[in-house]
Amino acid sequence: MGNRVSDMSPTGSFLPSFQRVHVVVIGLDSAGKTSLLYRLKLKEFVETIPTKGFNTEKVKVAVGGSRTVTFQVWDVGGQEKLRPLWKSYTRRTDGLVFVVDASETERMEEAKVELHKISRSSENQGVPVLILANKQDLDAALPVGQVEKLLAVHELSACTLHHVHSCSAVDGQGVQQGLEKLYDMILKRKKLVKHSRSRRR
Ligand SMILES: Nc1nc2c(ncn2[C@@H]2O[C@H](COP(=O)(O)OP(=O)(O)OP(=O)(O)O)[C@@H](O)[C@H]2O)c(=O)[nH]1
Ligand SMILES: [Mg+2]
Repeated sequence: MGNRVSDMSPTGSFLPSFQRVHVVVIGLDSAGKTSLLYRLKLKEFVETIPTKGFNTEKVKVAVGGSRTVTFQVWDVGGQEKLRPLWKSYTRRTDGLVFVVDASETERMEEAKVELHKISRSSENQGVPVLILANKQDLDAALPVGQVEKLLAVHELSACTLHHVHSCSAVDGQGVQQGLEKLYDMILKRKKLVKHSRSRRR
């Protein structure tokens, strides 16, 4: 699991609240990004085809009790030839969701390279990252600790809030909880940015 959100109060009253956040879902082709988007939107598992461009949906997510936040979710194609486009979607985003197929051990190295590349790009410095270890309904799926290790999550920059969560688009386990964690991190970052701006004045 991630190591940087445990010290925060999830949606504690001392934090500013945001009713709407912008997040971008990236990851290798076939990781399950589009399936997760429609699991969130429609609350069911739908058949997908490889994404050539992007899909975007507004999704309402319950965070911390009765509060609901609208996530504008952008799901971008993960085929190798499409990855150079990720940057144009992630510019000025509030949060990144990086999806991996936890049952595909042999592609973890490729996923690791892409994760570190996008999170280190200058526009994404410090943008919180939720890593979803998807396809946990499959017997071959690696547990979250192993995915975290193979992706070298500890090597993400010290200023990048991150969290690794296991999930499945098939049965929906872990998806909502993962987004709640992402929302916590987004709030925490906004608070830190505001604090550092006010100190500079
Ligand atoms: N068993 C299982 N299969 C899944 C899960 N999520 C997605 N899949 C399957 O994985 C395949 C790829 O899913 P997509 O959602 O299209 O993957 P994607 O990441 O959007 O792929 P690109 O659009 O090519 O980048 C499809 O056959 C899905 O049905 C899951 O949680 N469990
Ligand atoms: Mg897709």
